[in-house]
Amino acid sequence: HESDIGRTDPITLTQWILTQQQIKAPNARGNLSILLNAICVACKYVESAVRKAGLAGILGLAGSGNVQGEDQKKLDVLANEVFINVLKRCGQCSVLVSEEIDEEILIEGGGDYSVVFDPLDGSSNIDCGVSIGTIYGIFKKPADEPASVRNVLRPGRELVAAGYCLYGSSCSMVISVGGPPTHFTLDPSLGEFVLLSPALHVPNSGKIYSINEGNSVLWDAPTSQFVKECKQPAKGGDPKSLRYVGSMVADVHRTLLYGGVFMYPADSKTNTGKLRLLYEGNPMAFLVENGGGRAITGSGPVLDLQPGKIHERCPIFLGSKQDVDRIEALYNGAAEAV
Ligand code: P6P
Repeated sequence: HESDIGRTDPITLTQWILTQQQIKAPNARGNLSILLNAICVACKYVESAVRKAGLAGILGLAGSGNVQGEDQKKLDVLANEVFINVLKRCGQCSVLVSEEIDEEILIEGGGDYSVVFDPLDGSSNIDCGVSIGTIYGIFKKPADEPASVRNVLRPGRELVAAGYCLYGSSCSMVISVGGPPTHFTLDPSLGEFVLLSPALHVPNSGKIYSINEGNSVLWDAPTSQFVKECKQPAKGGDPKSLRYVGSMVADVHRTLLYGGVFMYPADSKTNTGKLRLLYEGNPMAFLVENGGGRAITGSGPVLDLQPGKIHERCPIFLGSKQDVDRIEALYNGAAEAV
């Protein structure tokens, strides 16, 4: 409905959440809607802080370290506290897991949902203005189960919703409640996320590969072979382009929209890869698979992994089905290296 005054059919994230509830669960009490709106508020608040970071003097290190042993940036600390406070106050959560906190947070008398999140992923990029993001996943606690870490140590296949917020050249929210990911962009003049694409579909193949080539000496044979084929296609086609931001939300968002493949493989240094299963691998795999793409570890789908610990890592190859199928074939040894 484009017209000379621009779009005339705005749909906000808040409206979309309520509409989805009406469509998918007309008799629901609306608790998931309340939770999703809380996450929306937290993301808008973090976006505002990120946008002002330079002016507000909250760049730089917070002088504290986190469970990952990484230097915490002030925005990291702020984002983590915002999400914890907003999620506690919305009254819908019983378990929270944050990348920034060693143990799970159990909320007495909490609601039916558990949220796993990375409040500000890619934080090493904050001071140089490169895109960063928030990643989250939501499980529904089985009615007969008490609130415990078991509510989140479940395969990603059991997520009821997942999404990310990209604090980049524009602020994008991409979310799935089980169907194809929906893409919203923040309109700062409205202070609302406005719907851009109702159903993202990952292109079946892509012209981009995304991996940290600095680790190439550590890669195993299947990863090395796949990257070689990206540069020198067997059938003499055009080589793929390398795009690597080093911020997972930015690299995955580009992959969702343009296609191609994002990879953080296991290697001889870290045999589980670097990325975290609960709040990086699973939410992104949920989004990509619901968008018609694939997400594997090299030995099976990411979403089928049974987590043992809340901060465990997993190798991940995600994106266009055709590209990920090729990687899987190389790992299965079914495909001869050409
Ligand atoms: P490397 C950022 O620190 C992060 O957790 C992800 O956002 C990103 O994909 C990855 O690490 C980058 O890791 O080793 O390539 O710098």
